[in-house]
Amino acid sequence: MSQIVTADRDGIRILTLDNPPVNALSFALSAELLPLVRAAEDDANVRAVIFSGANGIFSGGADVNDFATEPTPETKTIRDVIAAIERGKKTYVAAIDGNALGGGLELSLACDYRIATTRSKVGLPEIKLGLLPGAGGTQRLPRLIGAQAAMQMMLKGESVAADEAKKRGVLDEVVEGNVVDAAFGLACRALEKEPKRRLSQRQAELGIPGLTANALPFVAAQAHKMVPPEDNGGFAAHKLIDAVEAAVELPFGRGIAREARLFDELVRSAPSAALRHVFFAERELGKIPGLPAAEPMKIERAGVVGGGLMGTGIAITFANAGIPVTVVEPSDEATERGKQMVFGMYMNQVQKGRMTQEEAWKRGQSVVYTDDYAELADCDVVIEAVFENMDVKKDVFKKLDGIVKPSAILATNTSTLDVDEMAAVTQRPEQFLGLHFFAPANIMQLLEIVRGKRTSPQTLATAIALGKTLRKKGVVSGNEFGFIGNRMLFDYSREAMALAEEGVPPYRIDAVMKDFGFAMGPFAMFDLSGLDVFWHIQQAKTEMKGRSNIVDRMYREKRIGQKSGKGFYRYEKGNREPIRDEEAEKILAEEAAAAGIAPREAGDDEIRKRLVYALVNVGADLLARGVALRPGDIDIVYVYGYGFPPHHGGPMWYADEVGVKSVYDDVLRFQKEFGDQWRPAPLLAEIAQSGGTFAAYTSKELVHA
Ligand code: T1G
Repeated sequence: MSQIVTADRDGIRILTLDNPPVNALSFALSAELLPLVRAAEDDANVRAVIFSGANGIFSGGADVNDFATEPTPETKTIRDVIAAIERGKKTYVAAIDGNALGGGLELSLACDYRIATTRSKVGLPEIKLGLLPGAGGTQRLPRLIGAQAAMQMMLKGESVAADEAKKRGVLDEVVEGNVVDAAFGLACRALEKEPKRRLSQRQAELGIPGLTANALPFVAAQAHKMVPPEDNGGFAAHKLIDAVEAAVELPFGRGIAREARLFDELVRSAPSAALRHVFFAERELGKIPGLPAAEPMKIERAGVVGGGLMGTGIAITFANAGIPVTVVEPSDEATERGKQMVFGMYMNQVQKGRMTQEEAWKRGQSVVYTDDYAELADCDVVIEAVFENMDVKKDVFKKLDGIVKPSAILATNTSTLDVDEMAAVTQRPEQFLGLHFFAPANIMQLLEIVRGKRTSPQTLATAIALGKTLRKKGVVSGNEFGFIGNRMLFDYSREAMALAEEGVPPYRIDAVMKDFGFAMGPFAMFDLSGLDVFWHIQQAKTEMKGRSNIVDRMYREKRIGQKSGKGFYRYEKGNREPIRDEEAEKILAEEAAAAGIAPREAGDDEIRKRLVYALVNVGADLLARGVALRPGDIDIVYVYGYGFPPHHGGPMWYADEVGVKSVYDDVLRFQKEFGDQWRPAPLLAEIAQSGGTFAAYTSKELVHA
């Protein structure tokens, strides 16, 4: 089926990309487009060419799927199409409506003119895939808007709204209405005045007032300092800076060659493969094998019970999605704090220029506080976010069940407790599930959607759609203790504590995990979430207790972390930066000795393996038992909820990257040395012994009551 629609109007040829859903510039589409460009070039009746896009988008860029295959000499890519335009004599206009991203914007940059509708966005987000713009973007954008501005735009991988893009000089015109008509007018005007404006003919300026191109080495050196190290998430960023440097110092043709070489290196790299995995894993989340088709319910009004930090964060998340929300909070003090948080959050957005005063006011007004449950009667969904205690939660649901309308969905924000036990106190277990947000709920993108034994397909489908509306990564989880994220975190924490008991200081363990790419190490994380949380969980689940009494001791000595100014680290007032605390290390040593644990040496490699492989092993177990549906789901939970380095793809992808057999061998070794808490998950053993990968693992069908 053809992916390009061709039309002629008064000697102007309109080539419309039509490869739904995002007009990806695949090898196949490029092979079709190239001869069409050549035909236009050879056709004397054609004065100019307009590119546009069908399906409400210009183009989402190159087809990311194509990067998994090695191109052959015969393969045509968008680069070949752009090279033909570059050599061409005709005038080219890009008529953009919707997104023009990656190769889509690069195709536009190869044109002489770019015009877009007000709803359009343009950007070069390749860095988010561990790549750089590989079809001329690193050479043409600096020539259009200056090297500094171009580099910033590409390093952020940002999508820029049309009006802002015009201000920056990326677009020539921004229009309302039919962009192809407007482009036709622009092409006619251009043919009279300035038919050719190829960016390749320009010199790339630095674009920093007062600095000439001589300052390039200094600017590039500064830029290299600002991005993460190559082996810790910065691989693509450093190559991107090199490519922009080439745009300023080299002639166009040599710059393009440099860009191609750097791109080819990145596309074959492990970090890019990992980031592309995360890209597709995110888009698989809502596809639930075995879920009977069900029309999601419309969510127009929401309710939250509990106006604390979590409840208020959840309320703001609904307000940000344009859904009015009522928060039930009996305490005046908590209500006041909640209102301050809402107000403060929106004022902050205004100060940062991210929203207008009016928009902030409207959103702030859409969060209403009350102490009267009856005000929730008309909500389509109500989320409970009260203290983590089963009896307290059950009381809330008994009350809600009698108040909210029959069609309403009830959800718990519990992070560990049994969803079915709560559902059972209501008359609507089919309309009951867990919606587990992560603190701060209005910032963290992860949402665990916990399906109960009796959660209906429609309730689940509604929750998945709601997750998208709230701009969350909604991961479906089975109802087991700790669901996916926290269940795995327990084994990760167990190993962190074990290493500390063996005498490895917390700051060293944290340093190893930060070097691996985690946003923060386990001990800084314990201090952030609060050891009181772990203490309460250990009280509820005694099997979660470690070999020693560390958590107990820390809790009794009010060393609960940032909240009390000291935990495994100490903190100065108003400063969240962890400071090494020898007193904490002394407590660790005392409790380890009391538990009869002998100190021993552990290398960085062992530290990393014990923590990451603990995640892999329990992850494999959750997959085998259908608590998690796909390895990719687990990876999204850890990348978006627990700071796992995206350039390693998540724990399950990382196991494939390292080799499942090698992970399995190390797990067996740890079992021998440290005990049966390291018994290999049967699925890990199976995949290792079959020489397979988690990526090839077929997800289980969703079992429904
Ligand atoms: N390649 C292949 N598939 C893509 C795709 C792409 N570039 N973009 C989207 N899809 C699929 C996606 O997997 C999903 O599939 C469906 O389209 C809808 O996507 C040479 C190297 C465009 C803003 O990084 O950011 O150009 O799940 O759910 O929310 O320099 O998709 O339905 O089967 O995200 O409306 C650079 C990536 C590529 C942009 C639309 N481009 N895409 O968002 O829909 S590299 C990007 C997006 C490149 C050149 C280089 C978003 C979107 P399925 P969706 P959406």
